[in-house]
Amino acid sequence: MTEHNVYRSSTYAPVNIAVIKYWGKRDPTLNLPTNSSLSVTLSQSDLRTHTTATCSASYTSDSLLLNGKDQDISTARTQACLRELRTLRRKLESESSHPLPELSSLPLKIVSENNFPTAAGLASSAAGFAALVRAIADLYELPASPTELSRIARQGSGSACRSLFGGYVAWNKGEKDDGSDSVAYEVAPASHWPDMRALVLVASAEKKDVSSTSGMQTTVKTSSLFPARAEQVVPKRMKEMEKAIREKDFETFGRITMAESNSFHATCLDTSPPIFYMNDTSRAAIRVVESLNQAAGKVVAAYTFDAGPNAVIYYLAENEAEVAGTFKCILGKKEGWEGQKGKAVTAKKA
Ligand code: 2P0
Repeated sequence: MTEHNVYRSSTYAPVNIAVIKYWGKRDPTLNLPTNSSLSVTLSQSDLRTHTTATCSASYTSDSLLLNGKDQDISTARTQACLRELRTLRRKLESESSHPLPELSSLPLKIVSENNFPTAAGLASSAAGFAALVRAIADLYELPASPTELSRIARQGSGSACRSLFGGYVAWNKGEKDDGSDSVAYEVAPASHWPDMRALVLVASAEKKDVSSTSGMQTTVKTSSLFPARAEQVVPKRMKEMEKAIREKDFETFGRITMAESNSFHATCLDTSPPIFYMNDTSRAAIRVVESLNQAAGKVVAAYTFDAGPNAVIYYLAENEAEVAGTFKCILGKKEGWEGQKGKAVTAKKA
């Protein structure tokens, strides 16, 4: 029997939580968005995907295992990522001055583990595709920048392009039809605003009813609020949010974060048939944040909800006792929250 080499590389990719939301595609095949978006990458030690990519002539076909379960690797999105990465590796093999192993022609085995609920509105596809793309890029020893990898990861899942960077990350919607300028860039590293904290409240770890991919396309087709959001509201907020982050202005950061979450969920409700991602528990969290801010006379906490009922609350370290303390106290007594109750994550490390 012939002994075949097994080539291997492992990486982590963190979850990112948008404060300016991506919702709507102008090109569903390339995942080109109707508006730019901006997120905070959570600490890798908290919510993240770990992925190992191996390739070997001893494998019979490409395969993908997520949390121990076989996944369909034939989807157009996964295939787009694999095709792009193999093309870059092939180029490296053909242009190298010394012979390189022909990894581009070997079957791949990808093994991923999430340490948080998959598809429950906790950006699992973002961390998942970012980790998949980086693990294979590392395996192939590609000299690709995070920006270049973000262009590839975007084709797996739009929000994944933002998980290739730490800290505060924007995804420029781009103008070109081929998507070459629809990439992520760093607005500021996590170290720029080390006091930022995020508290993740898991209201439900169940898989969501309406996937982001189908939900956002129904919104684009049917919501009368959507055009104004994409063309006027978000472009203005992108500028204000970048400035707030540069100036470490939590009041503005928090105000826009909450307004954005509400605007996104309003367009979901304005979709036909309507999409409900938040539940009574989510709305209770909003009321707690509103009372905290009212009592403080300023914005000390800011909520945001993605395509699911789970809340992410941003606050500054100086308000830890007030914000995280209040939630921990309430969560200890209230029904409705489960999973990683009140797990505090910091946005300190990328
Ligand atoms: C975001 N979300 O900006 C927004 C906010 C959900 C609400 O990005 O179809 O899973 O794979 O490109 O990236 C969820 O959308 O959608 C998302 P696809 P994705 O984080």
